[in-house]
Amino acid sequence: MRNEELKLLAGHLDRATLEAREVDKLTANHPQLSLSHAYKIQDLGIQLRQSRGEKVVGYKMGLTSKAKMKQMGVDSPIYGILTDKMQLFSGQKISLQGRIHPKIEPEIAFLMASDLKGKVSAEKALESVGTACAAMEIIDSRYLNFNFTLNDVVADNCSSSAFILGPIIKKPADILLANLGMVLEINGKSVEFGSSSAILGSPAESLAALSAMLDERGHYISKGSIILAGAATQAVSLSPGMEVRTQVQDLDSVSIRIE
Ligand code: OOG
Ligand code: MG
Repeated sequence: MRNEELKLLAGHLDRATLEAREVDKLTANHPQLSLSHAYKIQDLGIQLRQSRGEKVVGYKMGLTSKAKMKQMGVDSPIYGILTDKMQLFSGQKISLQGRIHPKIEPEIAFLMASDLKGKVSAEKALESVGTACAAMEIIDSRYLNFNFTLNDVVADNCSSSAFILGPIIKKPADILLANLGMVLEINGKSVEFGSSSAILGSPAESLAALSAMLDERGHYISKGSIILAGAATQAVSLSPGMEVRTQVQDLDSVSIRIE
């Protein structure tokens, strides 16, 4: 597909995001859209956000757990880009206005102490991490009924909408990252249970996989980036009045209230 066409599709998804409007998945009308076209559309969409003053602050991994792959009907990990405008804060009251059909999922996040480049082992990837924290991600596919193929969801910046980092952070060396219990609570009731081992074996493996995927496209993770390692459980639909909390063993909790 030509660059002009990819630009038009990025603009189409960007308007759908701004107007909180569902659209048909791109592959319905463009079956030839490849994974590499999809990552180009993702980049072009981020450029539109940057032209409105948003700053890139990191990356998110997606579809890193079997539960998520099954829920979404796709079968390989993907990444999206995080901007400063997507960040919300723990304890905050948030409105669902401006979102289409938002869902929330429990995550673990990393804050990078140094650049991370290329194909490296999980152990090596962890050496670039400063701290880890419990996190949540709000996803909000721009596609009708959250229905998409792998290439569609990549073009849509992997359904990114918002993220929230927990207040307590730890050095990864101080915890056993690969086996932390994760619970998503709604109004004080546990609704989803998982383990950080569901995230590609460990969130550190997810970080290494991100670095390798970025390397294939000539990119890398820079110092100071925020990385969401991917959800360990299915995502849960949000509605007004919900108090949502994620607890990650050894990492404290993160919560928000929906207006
Ligand atoms: C795609 C985004 C997946 C995760 O953590 O697996 C994701 C989706 O489920 O719509 O963020
Ligand atoms: Mg996620």
